[in-house]
Amino acid sequence: MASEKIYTPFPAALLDAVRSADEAVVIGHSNPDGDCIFSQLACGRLLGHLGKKVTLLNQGPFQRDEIRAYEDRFLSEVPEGLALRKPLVIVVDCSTFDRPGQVIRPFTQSRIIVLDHHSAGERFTSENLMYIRPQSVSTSLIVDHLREELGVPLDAEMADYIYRGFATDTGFFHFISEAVGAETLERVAGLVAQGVSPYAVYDEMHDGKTLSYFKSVARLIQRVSDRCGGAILYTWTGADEKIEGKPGDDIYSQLLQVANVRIVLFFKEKDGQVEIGMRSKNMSGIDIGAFAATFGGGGHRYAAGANVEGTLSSVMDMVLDQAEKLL
Ligand SMILES: [Mn+2]
Repeated sequence: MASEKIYTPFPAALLDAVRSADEAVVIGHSNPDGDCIFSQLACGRLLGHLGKKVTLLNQGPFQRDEIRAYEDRFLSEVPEGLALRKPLVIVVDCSTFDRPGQVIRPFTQSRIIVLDHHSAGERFTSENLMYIRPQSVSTSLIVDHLREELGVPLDAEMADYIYRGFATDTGFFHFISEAVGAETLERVAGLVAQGVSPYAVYDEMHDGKTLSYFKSVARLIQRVSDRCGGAILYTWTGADEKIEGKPGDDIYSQLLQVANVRIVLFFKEKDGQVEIGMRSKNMSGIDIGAFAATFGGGGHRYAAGANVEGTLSSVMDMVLDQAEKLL
């Protein structure tokens, strides 16, 4: 399918801001995922190649298996005196100013660049320092595009980070539409040419889970309920329930394979709030990111989330009633 180019040129002001900075800070969102952390690492390495002094900031927590080994490369608090030097700030994979948490707050005097691919959010820096491409399957591929436009050669380490960000946000090639596929995979081919091994990365990122983790996933699948004849499937965890690891991705990938399902919802009660993970089937035509935004959340067309105040049962009733209206 013919489509517009995804990786159009950056605003000249954005490239100038990067070139002219001596010192830079790269910030990602709290409770980071693979794309966030690997975009930060790739961006940090890119800036290092350009001779900049770089600090990577992420307040964590580093809960996901695929990112835990990289935690010591990041600071969770802003070091004394850093913000006073007014470094260039590059915010990756964040659709709102508050996504990074407290680590962004001291930088009110800095120029802020935003590299992101979320479809809904707020525009929290000036237009010419912003590069937001919802058609980009990962933020890490936007970092690769920035690398290219700044004339920095790809090295094996950067290629590895960019690939990992791409792989996690596409569920390992799972969520790539024909509309963006050709340009996306051409870029990925460049990463593999640098020595990235797709199957080795896949195994490394998936192996090593415990049997008790899968037993807890099974428990959550056991309690799945449905609405609208199975078009909506949902499960939940209570506030006092001990859940091993982050079962969301495994639950979504299983439940999205059920015949006729269009929406999967995962409700997690915590601290008087309910966190809701939301997925819609690629072919469903349902923009779950826009749905999440109606509850103050955000995300992508097929993967999103929101936090809603209230008890588990009241939030579930309310959100499920609204979700039925999407069908
Ligand atoms: Mn992302």
